[in-house]
Amino acid sequence: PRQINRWPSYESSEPPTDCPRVLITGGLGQLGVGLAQMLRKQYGKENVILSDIRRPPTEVYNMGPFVYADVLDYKNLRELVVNNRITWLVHYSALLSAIGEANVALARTINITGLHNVLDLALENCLRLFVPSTIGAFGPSSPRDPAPDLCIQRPRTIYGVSKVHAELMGEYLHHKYGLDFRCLRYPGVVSAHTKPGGGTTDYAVQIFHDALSSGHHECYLRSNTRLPMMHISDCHRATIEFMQAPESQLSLRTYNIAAMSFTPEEVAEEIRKHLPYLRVTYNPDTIRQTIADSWPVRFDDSNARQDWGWKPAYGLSELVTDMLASIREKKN
Ligand code: AKB
Repeated sequence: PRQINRWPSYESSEPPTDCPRVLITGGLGQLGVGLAQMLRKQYGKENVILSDIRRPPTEVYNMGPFVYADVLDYKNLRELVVNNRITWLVHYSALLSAIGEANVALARTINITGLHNVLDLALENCLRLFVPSTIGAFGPSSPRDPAPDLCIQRPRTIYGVSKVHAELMGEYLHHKYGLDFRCLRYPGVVSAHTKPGGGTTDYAVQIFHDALSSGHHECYLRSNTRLPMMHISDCHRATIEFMQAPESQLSLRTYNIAAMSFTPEEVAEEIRKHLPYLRVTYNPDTIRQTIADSWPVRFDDSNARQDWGWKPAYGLSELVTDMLASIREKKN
């Protein structure tokens, strides 16, 4: 680490106050804008800064503060944290599972070197740091139904390896230096207004768009491939509730969170209750099918439920109803 500061010994700073000042990296991916909006409702527009290396659409600029931040540029990150009095950092920059396999060197740089910068920055500035992990942090030798919080993790993707590395580094720095590291293992996240981009679970978003546009979805996974999934608003709420949980309630620093598990055929059947003409054909893609077959089919999230009260609001039927309504509303 570059420099380590620990509460309460770092005298020149004040301890974090009730109202956090939040910086979100990788803010233009599937999750950043929605999380920023939910946080801004609670903490005020100016207290949540979204960042990325790309230029956002005008509507994102109009929602609240947006800045350029490259997770590979430590000085740039430090300047942002210091100048904006940041107290919470949400680190969303990462290459997902399928795109990571096609760009291993880039995935290693962003997911591992970028993470090291963020860990150092969090230690140096006494930040509360959230890093998402994933069902992808498990592998073929992990228990799959359900996967508990603590078990064998031998993922076979660079994405999975980088996420196990993040879990272990964060926990190590928590135990050694008191870093307030918090990590949730997300299932596949299903969202109407933002695209996932490069994951193995992306079909679960695309199928809704195809159902409403052409009525035909060609699925790159087999019809019976079961994976854990979650509605995006549950994912945001879990993240915020976990970030707000007092440290004394956390028996772990990395928790599974679950909501539902389904197969392509099951989600298609549920969509057909609204759109009976939906046709799905299956054309499994070797890379993504192999990845999906190595992941848990269900998550055991009992520790999250017990320690900080996690409870999902959306099951499969609520998710399908909401997705179809939200996509239709956006089109009109
Ligand atoms: C992916 O499919 O790579 C992600 C994930 C489950 O982490 N959506």
